[in-house]
Amino acid sequence: MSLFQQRKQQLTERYEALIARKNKPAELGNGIFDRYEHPVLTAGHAPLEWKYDFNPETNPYFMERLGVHCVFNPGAIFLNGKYYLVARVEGNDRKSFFAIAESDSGVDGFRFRDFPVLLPETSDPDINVYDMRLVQHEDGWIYGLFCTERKDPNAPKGDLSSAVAQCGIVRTKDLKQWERLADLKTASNQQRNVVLHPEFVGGQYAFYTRPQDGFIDTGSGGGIGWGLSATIENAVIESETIIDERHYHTIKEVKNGQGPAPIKTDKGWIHIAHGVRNTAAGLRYVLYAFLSDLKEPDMVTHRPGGHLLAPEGIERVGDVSNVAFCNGVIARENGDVYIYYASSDTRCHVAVTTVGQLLDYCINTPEDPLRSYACVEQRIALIERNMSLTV
Ligand code: M1P
Repeated sequence: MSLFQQRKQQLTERYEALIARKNKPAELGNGIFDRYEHPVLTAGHAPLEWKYDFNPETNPYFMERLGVHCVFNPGAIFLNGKYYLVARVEGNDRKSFFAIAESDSGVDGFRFRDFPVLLPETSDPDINVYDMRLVQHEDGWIYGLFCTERKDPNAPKGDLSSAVAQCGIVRTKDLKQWERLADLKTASNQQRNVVLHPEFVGGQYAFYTRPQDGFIDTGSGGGIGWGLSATIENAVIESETIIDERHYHTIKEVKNGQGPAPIKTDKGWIHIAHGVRNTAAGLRYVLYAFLSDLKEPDMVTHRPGGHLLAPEGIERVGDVSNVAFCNGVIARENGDVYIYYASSDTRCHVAVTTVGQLLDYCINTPEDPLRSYACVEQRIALIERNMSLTV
């Protein structure tokens, strides 16, 4: 057997074994959700055809030609009995693109379609696209809102890092044909983490935004914003209000952002978001949750303190370490909830819970009292209640 044949066969076997690998809940979770043992999507899930030249004449070593570095930050949707992830795939060339993987179980067996998504461009081509939030809107379309990045035309000469991030919008009915709409217009220099609310609010399209001054820094602003637009084809937000602010000495002191579109329940909208704080080891991203009013989704009613999910173990290590990020969730009609999150900008995981558990978490977890003394008082009150039960 030639080297080409040998490597192709071994790599194919390894790839098929990875796709076929069963996943199960990790032991004894925290009662809020169950993490699963294995990531659901990794760079290893990218089909070999995407990376290797399969012609022995032109590739005798069966060498990688177009490597895939990371697969992370997936949008998610349940459609026609299948779980779909629209993942952010990053090639070795650092460019991100979207690719769709589907599974019957939602926790394992995710397999990418034959081709990644060739996302239509506007007249101002995107340099990099990432982090799609999929929303089944009540207008009948499935929308994909994502970050489109282009070089900052005002960056000083020699600064080849600064970019302008804005919200790109596509829509589809079948996850196959994608129509590109105009980028969202707001007054902010930069927008990332923009999410479409699944229902009209006052007859308008409603957006969660994340205005910020610079490409990385939020500057004096930040927080999760909210704005309305009469149309989606040329969406414009004239006025943006902050509905979930950053706060000193919390898990969201540096920045925060809405995760996927919120989950509708009879007690309000459950939001999963990310919060960022600074440390000597760099930025640390965790997930947190909050609940907003059913009729007025921009009115936050419950703010459980602290993080919902923080990167643990191997999740803490990757291309951008110490990051948990979520822009995809699937809430099934039976109340099961699949939280798809990525770790360290490298791989995708799932944590499974229910609407009932998330509501209990949002409503009954105390708020962050913002001072060590008050936190100890809060904990002592819990201990005292528990001790009074056991005597
Ligand atoms: O690297 C961590 C995350 O950084 C950005 O998120 P934010 O805009 O909140 O800082 C995004 O680029 C995200 O994709 C990435 O996971």
